[in-house]
Amino acid sequence: MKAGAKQGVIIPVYNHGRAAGAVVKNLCVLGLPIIMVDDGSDGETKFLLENIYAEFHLTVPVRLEKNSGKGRAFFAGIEKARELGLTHVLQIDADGQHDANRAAFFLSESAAHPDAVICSYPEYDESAPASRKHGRKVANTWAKIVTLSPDMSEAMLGFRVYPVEPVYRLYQHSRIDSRMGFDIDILVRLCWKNIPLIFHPVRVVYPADGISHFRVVRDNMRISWVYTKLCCGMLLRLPVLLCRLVKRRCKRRGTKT
Ligand SMILES: Nc1nc2c(ncn2[C@@H]2O[C@H](COP(=O)(O)OP(=O)(O)OP(=O)(O)O)[C@@H](O)[C@H]2O)c(=O)[nH]1
Ligand SMILES: [Mg+2]
Repeated sequence: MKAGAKQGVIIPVYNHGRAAGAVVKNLCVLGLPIIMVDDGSDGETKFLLENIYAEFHLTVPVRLEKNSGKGRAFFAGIEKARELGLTHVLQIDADGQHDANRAAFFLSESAAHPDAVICSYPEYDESAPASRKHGRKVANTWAKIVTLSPDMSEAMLGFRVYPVEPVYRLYQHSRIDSRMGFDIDILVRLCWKNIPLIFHPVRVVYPADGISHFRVVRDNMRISWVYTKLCCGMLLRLPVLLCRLVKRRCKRRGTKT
Protein backbone atom coordinates (compact mmCIF):
# COMPACT_ATOMS: atom_id res chain seq x y z
CA MET A 1 0.00 0.00 0.00
CA LYS A 2 1.21 3.53 -0.79
CA ALA A 3 2.54 5.51 2.18
CA GLY A 4 -0.31 7.52 3.69
CA ALA A 5 -3.05 5.24 2.36
CA LYS A 6 -5.47 4.07 5.02
CA GLN A 7 -8.22 1.65 4.15
CA GLY A 8 -11.54 0.75 5.72
CA VAL A 9 -14.97 -0.70 5.00
CA ILE A 10 -18.45 0.82 4.79
CA ILE A 11 -21.56 -1.34 5.20
CA PRO A 12 -24.92 0.41 4.74
CA VAL A 13 -27.48 -1.58 6.73
CA TYR A 14 -31.24 -1.43 6.44
CA ASN A 15 -33.08 -4.23 8.26
CA HIS A 16 -30.35 -6.73 7.47
CA GLY A 17 -29.33 -7.35 11.08
CA ARG A 18 -29.42 -11.13 10.78
CA ALA A 19 -27.13 -11.35 7.76
CA ALA A 20 -24.80 -8.52 8.78
CA GLY A 21 -23.07 -10.50 11.57
CA ALA A 22 -21.62 -13.07 9.16
CA VAL A 23 -20.48 -10.32 6.78
CA VAL A 24 -18.62 -8.53 9.59
CA LYS A 25 -17.10 -11.77 10.83
CA ASN A 26 -15.70 -12.50 7.35
CA LEU A 27 -14.29 -8.98 7.04
CA CYS A 28 -12.60 -8.91 10.46
CA VAL A 29 -9.59 -10.81 9.10
CA LEU A 30 -8.69 -7.64 7.20
CA GLY A 31 -8.03 -5.84 10.50
CA LEU A 32 -9.58 -2.64 9.12
CA PRO A 33 -12.20 -0.32 10.64
CA ILE A 34 -15.69 -1.42 9.56
CA ILE A 35 -18.10 1.51 9.45
CA MET A 36 -21.65 0.23 9.81
CA VAL A 37 -24.31 2.74 8.88
CA ASP A 38 -27.64 1.71 10.36
CA ASP A 39 -30.08 3.42 8.03
CA GLY A 40 -33.01 3.78 10.45
CA SER A 41 -33.48 0.03 10.78
CA ASP A 42 -36.23 -1.60 12.86
CA GLY A 43 -35.86 -2.62 16.52
CA GLU A 44 -34.70 -6.15 15.71
CA THR A 45 -31.81 -5.01 13.51
CA LYS A 46 -30.95 -2.25 15.97
CA PHE A 47 -30.66 -4.89 18.72
CA LEU A 48 -28.67 -7.30 16.54
CA LEU A 49 -26.30 -4.51 15.52
CA GLU A 50 -25.65 -3.66 19.18
CA ASN A 51 -24.53 -7.27 19.66
CA ILE A 52 -22.29 -7.06 16.59
CA TYR A 53 -20.68 -3.83 17.85
CA ALA A 54 -20.03 -5.47 21.23
CA GLU A 55 -18.54 -8.61 19.68
CA PHE A 56 -16.40 -7.07 16.92
CA HIS A 57 -14.25 -4.21 18.11
CA LEU A 58 -13.27 -3.13 14.60
CA THR A 59 -16.84 -1.96 13.96
CA VAL A 60 -17.56 1.76 13.97
CA PRO A 61 -21.29 2.43 14.45
CA VAL A 62 -23.13 5.25 12.69
CA ARG A 63 -26.90 5.54 13.07
CA LEU A 64 -29.37 7.50 10.97
CA GLU A 65 -32.59 7.84 12.98
CA LYS A 66 -34.78 7.94 9.88
CA ASN A 67 -34.43 5.61 6.90
CA SER A 68 -32.84 7.75 4.21
CA GLY A 69 -31.75 5.30 1.51
CA LYS A 70 -28.59 3.44 0.62
CA GLY A 71 -26.96 6.45 -1.07
CA ARG A 72 -27.51 8.71 1.91
CA ALA A 73 -26.31 5.96 4.26
CA PHE A 74 -23.15 5.51 2.18
CA PHE A 75 -22.43 9.24 2.37
CA ALA A 76 -22.80 9.15 6.16
CA GLY A 77 -20.18 6.38 6.01
CA ILE A 78 -17.90 8.55 3.86
CA GLU A 79 -18.16 11.39 6.37
CA LYS A 80 -17.18 9.00 9.15
CA ALA A 81 -14.33 7.61 7.01
CA ARG A 82 -12.93 11.13 6.63
CA GLU A 83 -13.22 11.69 10.36
CA LEU A 84 -11.15 8.52 10.87
CA GLY A 85 -8.59 9.67 8.30
CA LEU A 86 -9.35 6.85 5.86
CA THR A 87 -8.29 7.34 2.25
CA HIS A 88 -10.02 4.34 0.63
CA VAL A 89 -13.13 2.39 1.55
CA LEU A 90 -14.63 -0.89 0.45
CA GLN A 91 -18.41 -0.69 0.09
CA ILE A 92 -20.20 -3.99 0.65
CA ASP A 93 -23.87 -4.88 1.22
CA ALA A 94 -25.03 -6.13 4.60
CA ASP A 95 -27.18 -8.93 3.22
CA GLY A 96 -24.31 -11.37 2.60
CA GLN A 97 -24.90 -11.55 -1.16
CA HIS A 98 -21.39 -10.37 -2.09
CA ASP A 99 -18.49 -12.77 -1.61
CA ALA A 100 -16.63 -11.09 1.27
CA ASN A 101 -13.60 -13.28 0.57
CA ARG A 102 -12.89 -11.03 -2.43
CA ALA A 103 -12.45 -8.01 -0.17
CA ALA A 104 -8.71 -8.52 0.35
CA PHE A 105 -8.07 -8.75 -3.40
CA PHE A 106 -10.16 -5.64 -4.17
CA LEU A 107 -8.33 -3.69 -1.46
CA SER A 108 -4.95 -4.80 -2.78
CA GLU A 109 -6.00 -3.63 -6.25
CA SER A 110 -6.95 -0.29 -4.75
CA ALA A 111 -3.56 -0.05 -3.05
CA ALA A 112 -1.91 -0.66 -6.44
CA HIS A 113 -4.20 1.86 -8.20
CA PRO A 114 -5.07 4.45 -5.53
CA ASP A 115 -6.63 6.93 -7.97
CA ALA A 116 -9.08 4.39 -9.36
CA VAL A 117 -12.41 2.99 -8.24
CA ILE A 118 -12.11 -0.78 -8.06
CA CYS A 119 -15.50 -1.94 -9.29
CA SER A 120 -17.09 -5.35 -9.53
CA TYR A 121 -19.26 -7.25 -11.95
CA PRO A 122 -21.35 -10.18 -10.74
CA GLU A 123 -20.74 -13.86 -11.25
CA TYR A 124 -24.15 -15.35 -10.52
CA ASP A 125 -25.10 -18.88 -9.68
CA GLU A 126 -28.53 -20.34 -10.43
CA SER A 127 -30.07 -18.55 -7.41
CA ALA A 128 -30.15 -15.18 -9.19
CA PRO A 129 -33.65 -14.19 -10.39
CA ALA A 130 -33.92 -13.75 -14.18
CA SER A 131 -35.68 -10.39 -13.73
CA ARG A 132 -32.70 -8.95 -11.85
CA LYS A 133 -30.24 -10.27 -14.46
CA HIS A 134 -32.29 -8.79 -17.29
CA GLY A 135 -32.78 -5.44 -15.51
CA ARG A 136 -29.05 -5.23 -14.94
CA LYS A 137 -28.31 -5.71 -18.66
CA VAL A 138 -30.61 -2.83 -19.56
CA ALA A 139 -29.17 -0.59 -16.84
CA ASN A 140 -25.61 -1.34 -17.88
CA THR A 141 -26.31 -0.56 -21.52
CA TRP A 142 -27.53 2.87 -20.43
CA ALA A 143 -24.44 3.32 -18.28
CA LYS A 144 -22.27 2.81 -21.39
CA ILE A 145 -24.39 5.34 -23.29
CA VAL A 146 -24.34 8.12 -20.67
CA THR A 147 -20.58 7.79 -20.11
CA LEU A 148 -19.71 7.07 -23.77
CA SER A 149 -17.39 4.56 -22.24
CA PRO A 150 -17.34 1.01 -23.61
CA ASP A 151 -15.32 0.04 -20.52
CA MET A 152 -18.25 0.77 -18.20
CA SER A 153 -19.19 -2.88 -17.92
CA GLU A 154 -21.26 -2.83 -14.71
CA ALA A 155 -22.87 0.09 -12.92
CA MET A 156 -25.19 -1.50 -10.38
CA LEU A 157 -23.20 -3.77 -8.15
CA GLY A 158 -22.35 -2.12 -4.84
CA PHE A 159 -19.14 -4.00 -4.10
CA ARG A 160 -16.41 -1.45 -4.80
CA VAL A 161 -13.37 0.26 -3.35
CA TYR A 162 -13.59 4.04 -3.60
CA PRO A 163 -10.95 6.69 -2.98
CA VAL A 164 -12.61 8.81 -0.25
CA GLU A 165 -11.71 12.37 -1.31
CA PRO A 166 -13.06 12.34 -4.91
CA VAL A 167 -16.28 10.81 -3.60
CA TYR A 168 -16.58 13.40 -0.84
CA ARG A 169 -16.00 16.23 -3.34
CA LEU A 170 -18.60 14.75 -5.67
CA TYR A 171 -21.19 14.82 -2.89
CA GLN A 172 -20.37 18.50 -2.28
CA HIS A 173 -21.13 19.44 -5.87
CA SER A 174 -23.67 16.92 -7.18
CA ARG A 175 -27.04 15.64 -6.10
CA ILE A 176 -26.39 11.93 -6.09
CA ASP A 177 -29.44 9.69 -5.82
CA SER A 178 -30.01 8.81 -2.20
CA ARG A 179 -31.76 5.50 -2.86
CA MET A 180 -31.59 2.58 -5.29
CA GLY A 181 -30.15 4.63 -8.15
CA PHE A 182 -27.14 5.51 -6.03
CA ASP A 183 -24.69 2.84 -7.22
CA ILE A 184 -25.28 3.87 -10.84
CA ASP A 185 -25.37 7.62 -10.25
CA ILE A 186 -22.10 7.80 -8.32
CA LEU A 187 -20.16 5.61 -10.74
CA VAL A 188 -21.31 7.48 -13.84
CA ARG A 189 -20.40 10.83 -12.24
CA LEU A 190 -16.96 9.57 -11.18
CA CYS A 191 -16.42 8.32 -14.73
CA TRP A 192 -17.38 11.78 -16.06
CA LYS A 193 -14.70 13.18 -13.74
CA ASN A 194 -12.22 10.92 -15.52
CA ILE A 195 -11.56 8.80 -12.44
CA PRO A 196 -10.25 5.43 -13.72
CA LEU A 197 -12.55 2.45 -13.22
CA ILE A 198 -11.10 -1.04 -12.91
CA PHE A 199 -13.45 -4.03 -12.99
CA HIS A 200 -13.09 -7.47 -11.42
CA PRO A 201 -15.60 -10.26 -10.87
CA VAL A 202 -17.26 -11.09 -7.56
CA ARG A 203 -19.59 -13.99 -6.79
CA VAL A 204 -23.14 -12.89 -5.95
CA VAL A 205 -25.75 -15.19 -4.45
CA TYR A 206 -29.46 -14.82 -3.73
CA PRO A 207 -30.17 -17.04 -0.68
CA ALA A 208 -33.72 -18.41 -0.53
CA ASP A 209 -34.30 -16.78 2.86
CA GLY A 210 -32.57 -13.52 1.84
CA ILE A 211 -34.33 -10.18 2.34
CA SER A 212 -34.29 -7.78 -0.60
CA HIS A 213 -35.67 -4.27 -0.34
CA PHE A 214 -35.54 -3.89 -4.12
CA ARG A 215 -39.08 -3.25 -5.40
CA VAL A 216 -39.23 -4.02 -9.10
CA VAL A 217 -41.68 -1.31 -10.20
CA ARG A 218 -40.77 1.43 -7.71
CA ASP A 219 -37.01 1.00 -7.97
CA ASN A 220 -36.90 0.52 -11.74
CA MET A 221 -38.88 3.76 -12.07
CA ARG A 222 -36.37 5.42 -9.78
CA ILE A 223 -33.46 4.08 -11.84
CA SER A 224 -35.16 5.30 -15.04
CA TRP A 225 -35.44 8.78 -13.50
CA VAL A 226 -31.75 8.70 -12.54
CA TYR A 227 -30.85 7.78 -16.12
CA THR A 228 -33.06 10.58 -17.47
CA LYS A 229 -31.03 13.06 -15.42
CA LEU A 230 -27.76 11.38 -16.42
CA CYS A 231 -28.73 11.61 -20.11
CA CYS A 232 -29.16 15.38 -19.71
CA GLY A 233 -25.77 15.52 -17.95
CA MET A 234 -24.23 13.50 -20.75
CA LEU A 235 -25.57 15.92 -23.40
CA LEU A 236 -24.02 18.86 -21.54
CA ARG A 237 -20.67 17.04 -21.42
CA LEU A 238 -20.89 15.61 -24.94
CA PRO A 239 -17.87 17.45 -26.44
CA VAL A 240 -15.59 16.42 -23.57
CA LEU A 241 -16.81 12.83 -23.55
CA LEU A 242 -16.49 12.51 -27.33
CA CYS A 243 -12.94 13.89 -27.23
CA ARG A 244 -12.06 11.39 -24.56
CA LEU A 245 -13.57 8.54 -26.54
CA VAL A 246 -11.67 9.48 -29.71
CA LYS A 247 -8.40 9.86 -27.78
CA ARG A 248 -8.85 6.48 -26.17
CA ARG A 249 -9.60 4.82 -29.53
CA CYS A 250 -6.50 6.43 -31.08
CA LYS A 251 -4.35 5.38 -28.17
CA ARG A 252 -5.58 1.83 -28.52
CA ARG A 253 -4.76 1.81 -32.21
CA GLY A 254 -1.34 3.21 -31.40
CA THR A 255 -1.90 6.40 -33.42
CA LYS A 256 -1.70 9.98 -32.27
CA THR A 257 -4.56 12.48 -32.52
N1 LIG B 1 -32.92 -1.11 -0.20
C1 LIG B 1 -32.32 -0.38 0.71
N2 LIG B 1 -31.12 -0.80 1.14
C2 LIG B 1 -30.54 -0.07 2.03
C3 LIG B 1 -31.13 1.12 2.51
N3 LIG B 1 -30.30 1.65 3.36
C4 LIG B 1 -29.26 0.83 3.42
N4 LIG B 1 -29.41 -0.25 2.62
C5 LIG B 1 -28.47 -1.37 2.41
O1 LIG B 1 -28.09 -1.43 1.03
C6 LIG B 1 -27.78 -2.78 0.64
C7 LIG B 1 -28.60 -3.23 -0.59
O2 LIG B 1 -29.93 -3.49 -0.25
P1 LIG B 1 -30.80 -4.66 -0.91
O3 LIG B 1 -32.18 -4.53 -0.35
O4 LIG B 1 -30.15 -5.98 -0.78
O5 LIG B 1 -30.84 -4.23 -2.44
P2 LIG B 1 -30.10 -4.86 -3.68
O6 LIG B 1 -28.91 -5.67 -3.26
O7 LIG B 1 -29.89 -3.77 -4.65
O8 LIG B 1 -31.23 -5.79 -4.26
P3 LIG B 1 -31.17 -7.36 -4.50
O9 LIG B 1 -30.25 -7.56 -5.66
O10 LIG B 1 -32.57 -7.76 -4.77
O11 LIG B 1 -30.65 -7.94 -3.21
C8 LIG B 1 -28.00 -3.61 1.89
O12 LIG B 1 -26.78 -3.67 2.59
C9 LIG B 1 -29.01 -2.77 2.66
O13 LIG B 1 -29.01 -3.12 4.03
C10 LIG B 1 -32.41 1.53 2.07
O14 LIG B 1 -33.00 2.54 2.46
N5 LIG B 1 -32.95 0.74 1.17
MG1 LIG C 1 -29.10 -7.32 -1.89
